[in-house]
Amino acid sequence: MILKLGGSVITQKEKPLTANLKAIERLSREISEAKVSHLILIHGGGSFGHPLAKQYALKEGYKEKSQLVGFSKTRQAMETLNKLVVDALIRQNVAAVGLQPSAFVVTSSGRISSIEQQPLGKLLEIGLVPVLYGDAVFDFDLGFTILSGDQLAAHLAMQLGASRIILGIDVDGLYTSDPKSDPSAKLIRHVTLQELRNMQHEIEEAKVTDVTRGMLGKILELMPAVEKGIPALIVNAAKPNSIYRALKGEEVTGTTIVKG
Ligand code: IP8
Repeated sequence: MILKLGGSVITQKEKPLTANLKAIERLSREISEAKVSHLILIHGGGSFGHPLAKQYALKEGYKEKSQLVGFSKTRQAMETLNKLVVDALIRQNVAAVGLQPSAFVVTSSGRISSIEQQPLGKLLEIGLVPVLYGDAVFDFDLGFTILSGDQLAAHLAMQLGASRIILGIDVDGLYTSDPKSDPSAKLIRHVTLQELRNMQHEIEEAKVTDVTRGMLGKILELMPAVEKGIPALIVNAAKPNSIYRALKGEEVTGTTIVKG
């Protein structure tokens, strides 16, 4: 199973380089209590990765020398956030091991094109819990770019034949419009790929500071994995017990995306 925790849940989005330690601790407890075997955890960048990636235009690739220190800062910020997550998991007795995606994934024009899978596979095989993240990575065409945790989640799900992808974000799931600004927005509980394609233009983009395109980006990234028959569940990780229930396969408020 693959669990992606959104940066908007584990960091304080409006405060650069500030983690939401309470949420990280609670989620670690939920993950520990769910006792899932063969779990890959991936977390987003939130206020650690996104402001820096945007400031140094990392997603667009290497254009000038002044970006290089921005690449370093972004990588380091993600290491810091990853350490906070892994430390919290270990406190809850989860055998978590942080893995740096830029050390084993290379992209071509922003899409994953080469991945060294053996350390990850070995880790899973012996029962450890790898903790990956959206990262500043090397790119064959662009020099470097930003790889979202969502793309990584979908790619690994397909490559490793995951049973399910769970996306924990800071709203209850996919809405007919942005619930933060539109009170008439309705939660979509269940959607097929075809229905999703029909409504694609209606899905509003979430936060503009997300260099990897917010909600629309998330859904588009998941589509290839769902196409391969791997269902995706979007739940509100900011609500206590949602992640626990989702991991256990129990009834939970959210959006399930299935092939058809
Ligand atoms: O939050 C992007 O990952 P995401 C990570 O999953 C960085 O989109 C470094 C901005």
